[in-house]
Amino acid sequence: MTNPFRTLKAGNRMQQVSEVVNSWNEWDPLEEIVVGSADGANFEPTEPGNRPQIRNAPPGTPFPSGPKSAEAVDRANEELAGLVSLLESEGVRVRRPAPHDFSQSVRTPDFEAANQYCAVCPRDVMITIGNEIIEAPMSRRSRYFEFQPYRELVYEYWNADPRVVWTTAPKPSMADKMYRDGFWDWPLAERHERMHSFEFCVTQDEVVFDAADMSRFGRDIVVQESMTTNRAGISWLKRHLEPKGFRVRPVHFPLDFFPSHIDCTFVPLRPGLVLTNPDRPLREGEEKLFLANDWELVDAPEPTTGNDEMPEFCQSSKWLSMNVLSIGPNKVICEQQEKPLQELLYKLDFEVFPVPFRNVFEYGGSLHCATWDVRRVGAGEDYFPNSDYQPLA
Ligand code: ABU
Repeated sequence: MTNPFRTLKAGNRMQQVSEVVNSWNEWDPLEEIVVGSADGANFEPTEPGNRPQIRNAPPGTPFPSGPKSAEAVDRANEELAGLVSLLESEGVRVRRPAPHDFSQSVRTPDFEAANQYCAVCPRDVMITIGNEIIEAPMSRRSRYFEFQPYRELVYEYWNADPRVVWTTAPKPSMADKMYRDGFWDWPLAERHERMHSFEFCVTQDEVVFDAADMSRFGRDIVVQESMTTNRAGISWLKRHLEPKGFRVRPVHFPLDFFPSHIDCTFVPLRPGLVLTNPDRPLREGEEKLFLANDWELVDAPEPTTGNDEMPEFCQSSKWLSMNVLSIGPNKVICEQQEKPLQELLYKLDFEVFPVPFRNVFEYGGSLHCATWDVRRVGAGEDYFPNSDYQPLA
C-alpha cells in the first residue's frame, strides 16, 4: 500500500492531508466527487418520519408506491449524466454509486418499510470531514440501508490510504417510539406556536442525523436542528468531532416549519460569504458568529419555480434553486433556469456553470444534494478565530 499525502498550509501551520480523502469545506477546488444515480429509484413510502404528498392534489390523494417509471428515471439520469460531463470537463474525477435494489423491503426487529428510496442524493447519507468519511444514521426507515450503494467506494478509499478514517454513526432503532405522534397533523397555528421549540417528527431520545444537515466551514461544522437531525445527533457529532479539533455549531431557522437538510437554507460559497434563504432567517443571535468573523450573509433571489411549478412528486421546496455545487472558491454550478441566482453570482465575481437539473428535483435534491465530495485541495482552516465556542463539558 502506498502512503499518499500532501503537505499544505493551514493558517500559519503546515498540515499533512490525504491524497485520497480530503475535504474540509464546501468550496475548495474539487478533485473527486460521487454523483448520484436514479437507477432503480422507488417512491418514498409513507412512514412516521415522512408523509409524502402529491403537490396540488386534493387532500387524501394517495401517494404512489413502488418503482418510479422508466421515463422519470431516464429523465433524471440524463441530467445527472450532464453534471458528470461538466465535472469531468473541469478535471474532476467522478464516481458513481453501485447498483442497488431499492424495491426490496426493509425489516429489522423494530420496524418494517415496504421499499427503499434511491441513490440520487449521496449528500444526505455520506459526508467527508477532513480525512474522515462518516455514514449518517439517517432519520427515515426507507433510508436505513442507503449507505450500501457507497460501500464499495468507501472500502476503496479506506484501502488506498491508512490515513483515511471511516466511521458509521450509531443506527437509531427507528421504532415507533422514536417518532413524535401527531407531528404531521399539527395545524399551522400550532406549528407557529411551537416554532421556537424546534420539536419535529423525531424525538430526542436516540441519535438521529442526516449528513445533509451539516455544512463544513473548515474547523467549524455548522449543523441544523431539523426533522432529520435531533439534539442527540448533534451531541454525538460534538463528542465525536471536538476531540479532533472541530467546533460543532448548532443553528436554527425558526420560520422553516419542516426543516430537512441545510443546503437549501444556508450555503457557504467561499471564505467570508454565505448564501442565505430570505424565507428562513437564522434564529436571532446566531448570525453574530458570522458577522464577528467578517462573513457576509447574502440573500438568494426568489426562485424561478413557484411552489406550484415544482414536479408533482417532489417533496422539497422551491429553494432547491440555491442548492448549488461549488467546484472552487470562485466556480459554482447552478441550475440552468435559475437566472436571477446566476446574475447574483456573476455580480459576486463567480464563474457560473449552468446545467439543467429540474428532472432530478423529484428525487429530493438538486446539485449539492446529488453529490458527495470526497477530495478537494485544501486543509483545515479556522474561519472563525473570533468566537467563544462552548465545548461539551
Ligand atoms: N433535500 C433538501 C431539501 C430542502 C428543502 O426542501 O428546502
